[in-house]
Amino acid sequence: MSNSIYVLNGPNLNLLGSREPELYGRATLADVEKLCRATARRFGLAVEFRQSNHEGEIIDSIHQARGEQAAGLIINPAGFTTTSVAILDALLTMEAPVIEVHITNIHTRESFRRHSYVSRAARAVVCGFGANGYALAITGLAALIGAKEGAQG
Ligand code: CA2
Repeated sequence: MSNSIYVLNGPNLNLLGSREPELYGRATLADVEKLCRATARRFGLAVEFRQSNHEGEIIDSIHQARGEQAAGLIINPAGFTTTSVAILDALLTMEAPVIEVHITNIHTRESFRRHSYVSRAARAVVCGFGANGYALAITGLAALIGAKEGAQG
C-alpha cells in the first residue's frame, strides 16, 4: 500500500468560493487542496487532489487510485452523488477505505439530495462541516488506516 490518498471532487466544485458563499462558504478549491495537503502531511500522507466535471474522468481517477494501491480515497461526488451508479461501481472495486464528503448537510436540503448512491461504498460520510469536512475526513481516514500523527510523509 502506498502512502498516498486520493481526494476527488465532482462537478462544479471548481466554482467553490466564487458562487453561493452562504451555502458553500468562501474557501476556494485551491484553499481546500491546501487544507487537505496540510492535514495529510501531519499523518505522513501524500495527497493526489483532483476535480472533474466529467463522470468518466472521475471513474478513471478511482481506477488509478486502485491501481496505485492508494491508502484511501475521499470523494465529494457533488451532483453525481444522487445519479451515478457508475461511480458507485468504481468505488466498490476499491479495497482501501472510501470516505464521502459533502460541504453542506445534504439531509437538510432538497429531498433529492438525500439519497446518495456513493454512500453504499463509503466507510464513512462527513457532511455539513463546510470545507473543514475534508480535514475531518482525512483525520478519520488516518485513524482507520493506522497512520500516526507525526509520521514522516
Ligand atoms: O455539499 C456538497 O458538498 C455537495 O456535494 C455539493 C454539490 C451538491 O450537488 C450536493 O448535493 C452537495 C454541488 C457542488 C456545486 O458546487 C458549487 C460551488 C460553488 C458554487 C456553486 C456550486
